Amino acid sequence: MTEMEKLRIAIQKSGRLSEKSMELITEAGIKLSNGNRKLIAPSYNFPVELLYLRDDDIPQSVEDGVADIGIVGLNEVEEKNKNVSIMEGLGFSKCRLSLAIPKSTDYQGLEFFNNKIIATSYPVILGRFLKEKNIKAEIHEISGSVEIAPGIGMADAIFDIVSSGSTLISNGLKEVEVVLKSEAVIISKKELSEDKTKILNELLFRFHAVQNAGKNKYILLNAPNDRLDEICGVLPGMKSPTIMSLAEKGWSSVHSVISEDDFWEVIGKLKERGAQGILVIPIEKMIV
Ligand code: PRT
Ligand code: ZN
Repeated sequence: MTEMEKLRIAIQKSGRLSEKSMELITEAGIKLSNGNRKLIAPSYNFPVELLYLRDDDIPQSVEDGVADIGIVGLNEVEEKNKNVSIMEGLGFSKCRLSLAIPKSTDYQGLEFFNNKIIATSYPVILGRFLKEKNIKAEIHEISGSVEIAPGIGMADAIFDIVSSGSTLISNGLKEVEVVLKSEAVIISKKELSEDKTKILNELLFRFHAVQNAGKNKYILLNAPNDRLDEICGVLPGMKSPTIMSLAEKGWSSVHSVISEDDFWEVIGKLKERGAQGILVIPIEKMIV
């Protein structure tokens, strides 16, 4: 018998993306065998393993198939320009890539940048943008502290990540053009095996459920009467589940409240015990 393949997920080892990436994975019910950040951490309850990398290396690793999917900033994906599919945005680590100039400099429009020197760590995205807009500027690639370049006479402008804008302000700069809006995205290898596609679909299904979830959910399901006790046994509820007879003989409708923390576990147990037509509904107010 062949063991099911594992989907390998590359996430940032440590930095601005790592905490939220881990949170998403944990909330999707994925438990890791060794929490202590080895290079690769397999899960013992879902067919995935995590590969911890620097964010710069994630697009390449997914193109090569070293990882099957990755969670990384769109800015990094666009800059590295690898042959990967962008699946969807995850709504965290939002920022933008912008052009900024000294705050006292007059700015009338993009022509300003003709014959200017722009410092950046994102030469690919900037080069593409300038070409598209037909602006001829000189790009100076530097790897860190881009924001100090104008102040020390190294450049006339910068092209860098902006979030709150306070880094620009404290360096006497102003944002004049937003070139790319970024957030953490899921990227995937172009060709995934059938098994891995299935796992990815289940994973995406869970991520969506996480993103939509509140702390507690209202749950309704249909249960065969002869398994009602077993089914009610896995539903904690606020007091106890509500049970109503269905028109169809031998079946009941069960209503209860379950918490986010054991959501996946409970759903699995309910399915195992013959529950059908499971509906999960958000709760707007809960008065206890
Ligand atoms: O070590 P590794 O290579 O893995 O990490 P890294 O240092 O290259 O990246 P990291 O962890 O700093 O950022 C990872 C990703 O987070 C980026 O690629 C972006 O997609 C996203 N992100 C979101 C940000 C910011 N917000 C952000 N504010 N990345 C960087 N910044 C920096 C920016 O470079 C600038 O210096 O913060 C400063 C601007 O912030 P404000 O709030 O002052 O405007
Ligand atoms: Zn990096």
